[in-house]
Amino acid sequence: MNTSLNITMIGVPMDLGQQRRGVDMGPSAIRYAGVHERLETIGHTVEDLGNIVIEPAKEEPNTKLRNLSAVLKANTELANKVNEMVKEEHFPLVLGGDHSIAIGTLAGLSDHYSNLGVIWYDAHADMNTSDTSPSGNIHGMPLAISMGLGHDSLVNIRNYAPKVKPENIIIIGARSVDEGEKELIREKGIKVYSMHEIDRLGMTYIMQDAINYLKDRNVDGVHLSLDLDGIDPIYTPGVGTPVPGGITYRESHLAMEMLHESNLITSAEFVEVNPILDEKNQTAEVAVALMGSLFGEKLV
Ligand code: 4U7
Ligand code: MN
Ligand code: MN
Ligand code: MN
Repeated sequence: MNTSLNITMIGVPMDLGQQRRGVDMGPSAIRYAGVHERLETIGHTVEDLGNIVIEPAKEEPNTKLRNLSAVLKANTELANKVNEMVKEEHFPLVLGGDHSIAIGTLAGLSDHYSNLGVIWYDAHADMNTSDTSPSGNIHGMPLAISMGLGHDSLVNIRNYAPKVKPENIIIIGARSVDEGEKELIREKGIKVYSMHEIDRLGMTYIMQDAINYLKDRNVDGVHLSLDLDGIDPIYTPGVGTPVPGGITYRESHLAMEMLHESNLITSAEFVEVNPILDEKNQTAEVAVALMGSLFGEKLV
């Protein structure tokens, strides 16, 4: 990452990709935790575009995908905004909102880059298709959709598909993966560092391996999609689908510090912050602290 970036933030107050209300307040919680000042203090230029407008949910009689039309509309708008940012060589920083918003972020990024890499920091694989999804919740589908698998309307945002190549995706922190997702991971040969590998090999090794893997793939940009449920819920309780046995606070900082040093990351999103389920905005504060490390804050 360059020493000084033009960071453009956008909030996506989306809670329609899942069933627990409150994650729409994630962008406000992250702003309240001081993101703007934190990044400016490092020396970056920060511009906040405010929030995308989410239209109210309506009946969706023809699909299993919950709130499909509102999710599609918001993601289309987000994709266009993110695409404008990268065209201007600004660093897009997307604040969520549930993880369905990664569909739009990736759609906006990937027609700018020709070989985009993706780091998916998450307890889940988010690789369900309309057929395999046990819940119908779109926040469990964004990686499949970005690979071109799932509902046509979502797959084809900005009229091209797929957005990412399976071999350019790295998942870090997985510990709750559905059967259909496991099959897809095997079939596509997706690189996954589950909690087992993190325990066994340590975060330093994992991040170095991940960085080398993406460099070998000759990526021309790397998007970090960080779901706060990747971290252990003792540190980030304010998430809709907490899973015990997660990545620690320090391991997460180390991961962000190593990504900063690698100079690879060209966009990021921090998602699934739900202040209603949180304790004193702790989860948003962790998100902002991790952004500090990702964007080059020094400990000493
Ligand atoms: B998140 C789930 F079934 N896999 O598809 C699903 F367990 O963005 C959970 O990572 C998805 O928080 C979690 O509904 C989505 C479920
Ligand atoms: Mn500018
Ligand atoms: Mn998750
Ligand atoms: Mn997720």
